[in-house]
Amino acid sequence: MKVYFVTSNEGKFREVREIGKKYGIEIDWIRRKYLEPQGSDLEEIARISAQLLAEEIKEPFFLEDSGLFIEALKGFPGPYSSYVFKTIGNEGILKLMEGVEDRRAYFLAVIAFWDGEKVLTFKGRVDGKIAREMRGDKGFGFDPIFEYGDRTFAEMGEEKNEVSHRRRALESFFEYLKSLK
Ligand code: ITT
Ligand code: NA
Repeated sequence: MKVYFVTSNEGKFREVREIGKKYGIEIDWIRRKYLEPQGSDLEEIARISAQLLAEEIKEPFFLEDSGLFIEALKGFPGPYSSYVFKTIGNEGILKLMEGVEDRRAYFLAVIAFWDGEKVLTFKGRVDGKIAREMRGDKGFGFDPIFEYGDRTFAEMGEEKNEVSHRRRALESFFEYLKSLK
């Protein structure tokens, strides 16, 4: 089975392709940006983005919107993760977290799948902590500051794909795709 994945983020595409292999699903990359409405939660953003894109893409496709939610910052950057990463980045987040004892954070991923008629959504979450400093050189985005157990996602490499928010969302999505056959 083959399915189109729309993203401008190469790190996300690589992970999705690797996880797809485990489920026998081939992922084709549509590399482009798309319009994301602001001021809603991730699920709403993903759903509306997919509905808008469906006017242009004629085949079934999915996109995935993810975010880092930091408890001590009341869920910031959450739906603003992309902008925050591009502006203040990991250094900026570490600075905001200086002297903060509660390091709890989670990643959320929402997949929106356009099946040709309607949008279906699938979610995944992983809980961890914000590190005290950046560690590791694998992965992308916030991986160097997100600790899962003793290691950051950027130190885990391939092992990240066993436990990540993206893996968990894809798991339910791919199970759904397989159930259609
Ligand atoms: P697309 O919308 O084109 O897919 P994006 O980079 O904007 O690409 P997101 O909105 O889903 O993707 O991601 C929000 C931010 O969170 C972005 O800066 C990512 O680099 C970061 N991010 C997403 N998933 C991550 C992960 O697994 N590990 C670390 N950072 C991640
Ligand atoms: Na995005």
